[in-house]
Amino acid sequence: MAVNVIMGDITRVKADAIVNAANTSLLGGGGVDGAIHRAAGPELLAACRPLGGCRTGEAKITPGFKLPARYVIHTPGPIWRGGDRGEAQLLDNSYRNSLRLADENGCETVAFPSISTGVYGYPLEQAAAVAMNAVTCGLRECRSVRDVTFVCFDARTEAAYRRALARLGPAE
Ligand code: AR6
Repeated sequence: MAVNVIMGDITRVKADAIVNAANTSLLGGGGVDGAIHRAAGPELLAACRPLGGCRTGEAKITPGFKLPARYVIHTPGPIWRGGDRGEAQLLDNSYRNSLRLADENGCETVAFPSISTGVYGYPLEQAAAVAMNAVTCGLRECRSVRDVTFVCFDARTEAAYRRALARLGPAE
């Protein structure tokens, strides 16, 4: 069981599943969502359409099409509204439900972007702490997932996730 932090582009990661920081329509957008749809090709949008959207904190799965990843797990994280609107719980749900769905589909390796810390404005340090806690707890419940990687797009994000990982201590 391992949790890793790297800097990179998640569309190039060859994990069994990559997670998409989507919106509730599941019909694409900017940021990592736009990059994933571009790299996967138009079949991804065609696969998302019949899913009928997704509630914040929940997760849905599609094939990865042209991506090196076998599956894409789509989860809308919360939009930051100051912190007292259940954002932390919703972000925790996004990570745990995505991990559970990967596990149910027999995935061994899963890659996450930094959900909600772009357009959705979730403060980075707080998001990294929620993400790391959700994934390390969620991994204990998994039967097939053994390896989770946080793929950070910039150095500031990578540093925040490394600090969050270090705070868990050597036991993790
Ligand atoms: N690989 C890894 N991380 C990336 C990539 C990439 N290729 N591209 C961007 N990021 P955001 P959100 C990072 O805004 O805040 C979309 O329009 C980015 O630098 O993509 O959850 C959706 O449709 C940041 O650290 O997602 C929704 O409407 C992180 O991914 C909305 O944005 C998340 O930034 C979701 O907003």
